[in-house]
Amino acid sequence: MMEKLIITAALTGAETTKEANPALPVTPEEIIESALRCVQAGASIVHLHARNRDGSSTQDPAVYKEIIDGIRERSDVIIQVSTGGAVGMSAQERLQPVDLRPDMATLSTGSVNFGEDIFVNTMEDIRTFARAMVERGVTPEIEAFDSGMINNALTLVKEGILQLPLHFDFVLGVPGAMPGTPEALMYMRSLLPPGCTWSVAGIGRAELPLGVMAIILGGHVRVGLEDNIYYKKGQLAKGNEELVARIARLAAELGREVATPAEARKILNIGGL
Ligand code: KMH
Ligand code: ZN
Repeated sequence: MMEKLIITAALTGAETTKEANPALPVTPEEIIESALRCVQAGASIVHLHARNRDGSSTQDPAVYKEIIDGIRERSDVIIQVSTGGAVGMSAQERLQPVDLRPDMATLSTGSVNFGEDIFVNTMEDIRTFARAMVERGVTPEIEAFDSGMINNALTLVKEGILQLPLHFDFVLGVPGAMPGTPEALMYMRSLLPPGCTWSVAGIGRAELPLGVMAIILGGHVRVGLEDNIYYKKGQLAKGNEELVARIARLAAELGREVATPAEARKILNIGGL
């Protein structure tokens, strides 16, 4: 039998604006409320980015702390902070929220074109990030925007910095990176060593079809306004929870149970060394 489905809600991101979708949660209060609504809808992980009051991206640990404390007071949902931050931030800046000892943190294991920008992750920075997570008991989620990033993660395993099994998130459909196609998903999945878990974050219109594929294939699903602002063509999502609820409904229709946060912690071995 397939393990239960872990739904991650990517609430805010670094690039989406309120102008693009007014439902985007930006302030700590908005992010906390959105996270709790997503948990009600079936999310067991919340992927967090922080913003300044003017809406710009920040990796300021004080802002992350406010968000994390607000969520933890009211939910046992798995807290995953971004160490990707926004394009152009320094590595030191990006790493700061890991000091707060969240349950998980993202670890992008390679550099990639990101639209007109470049998202830079040198091997030395990747090692530094990975060591910081391991030292603090923070479970990494490998963000693979392209297939070479899986190889880089496995290089860190060979070097003894990370240990198998790892959890991967395939981010598919960023302009300049791996496309958001079924073929790309199948290829990425084929590269994983046995025992590793994976989720898919389809960007834009790839979010829904790749999410459905993951439900069927035994993977996990990430949705949210960070990745996609639409519910369907021409119709903005009313909030992150609407996107989470749709995946939970489809999973039920397809006979795949949705994991609670406690069940997701067991599947991902969070907190157990
Ligand atoms: N904002 C992107 C440049 C992550 O959260 O770890 C990187 C990103 C990945 O969003
Ligand atoms: Zn992110």
